[in-house]
Amino acid sequence: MTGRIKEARVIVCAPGRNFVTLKIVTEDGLHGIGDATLNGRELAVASYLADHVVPCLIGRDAARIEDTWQYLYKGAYWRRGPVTMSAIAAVDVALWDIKAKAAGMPLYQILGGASRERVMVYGHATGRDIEETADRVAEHLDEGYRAVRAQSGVPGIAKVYGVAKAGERYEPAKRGLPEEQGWSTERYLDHAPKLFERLRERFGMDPHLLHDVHHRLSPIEAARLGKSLEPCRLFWMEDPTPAENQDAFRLIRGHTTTPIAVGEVFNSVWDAKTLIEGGLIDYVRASVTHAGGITHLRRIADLASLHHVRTGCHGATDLSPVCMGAALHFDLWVPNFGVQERMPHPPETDDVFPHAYTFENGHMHPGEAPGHGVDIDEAKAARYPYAPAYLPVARLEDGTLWNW
Ligand code: CS2
Ligand code: MG
Repeated sequence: MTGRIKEARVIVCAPGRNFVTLKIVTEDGLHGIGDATLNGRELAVASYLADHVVPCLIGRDAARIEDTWQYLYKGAYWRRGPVTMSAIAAVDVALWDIKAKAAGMPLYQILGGASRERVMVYGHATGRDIEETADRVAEHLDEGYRAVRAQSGVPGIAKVYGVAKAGERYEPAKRGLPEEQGWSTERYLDHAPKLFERLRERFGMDPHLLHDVHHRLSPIEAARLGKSLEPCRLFWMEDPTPAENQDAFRLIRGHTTTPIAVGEVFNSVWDAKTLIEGGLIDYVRASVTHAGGITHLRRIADLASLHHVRTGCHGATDLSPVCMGAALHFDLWVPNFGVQERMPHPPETDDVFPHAYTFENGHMHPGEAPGHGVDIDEAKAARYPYAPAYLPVARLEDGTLWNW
């Protein structure tokens, strides 16, 4: 038994970066937490939760996860959208945490048990040029990774997405107002194939190599890139073009066999319906936090499984350890698993969010603690107050605002 919801509160903290966490406490003394972090728009979700969702939760039966999900989704009248769906996700994940704790089981057991022994994760190798990126790939392979995402600076573009400054970890959101970055599709398209040719030359065909295009290309440009990368056999080419127009992927698909991954900005199955049903993608990257929690992500994965599409959950540092923990339980269970992104959090984040999940030899495991295995140390969290931070924006060489 889990009891009725006695209390729910929103905790905003910034141990390394901003996070929004929902903590739900039941009359039976159990508690569960969920992640509601929406990078650069954190306080909008915090308000949605505190002002509009929390009052509706008090007194509800914590065991009725599905009914609560439907209540918050259909009951709001205004459906979907990243703010709404991140808020619903936080409630959903906190309630799954509570249910699994009440059962004394790790969450993956409640979902249906493990479909695999461990979860393959990919790490990020970024460098200012091709050789620096190759050196970072080598470090990842030495650490045991079987899958590595490679991004490199492009000659002629001052600051490129995905590339850290010398000696720094890559973290896209910066304190203060949005930073401006440059973009040139022509320069990038000439450069990207050289990176992967070099990586295959140095590391052979064995490691899985991934690449994130971050919505920068038109469909025909994406088709050209996919085609030029075919000999390098990528694991996936991510977000080649913006996906609001799902039909646009038909053109890319018609030209290249390079696998396509899309969906880190998706918040509902409707964002991916045409892509999945049309066989236009190979991996769906929706996350537990931004796509309505375990309850909704499971529906996306089930639709995907009918069309040979596998999961590849977003796992950048803006997804808190709470999301990572929940995602790893989901990944261990989901039959059509592909890969999980891993960007390790800095020590101060890990300190505020103690967790049961582990990393070893390029794979992760959610651990056997009851629930999703992640908690928040509220006293430590209070030491890191929220500070406004934004993702950058991109401009073409003539100053035109571009897709980020
Ligand atoms: C990225 C992220 O992880 C990824 O693939 O696209 O770096 C992304 O830019 C951030 O998570 C944005 O919130
Ligand atoms: Mg991405």
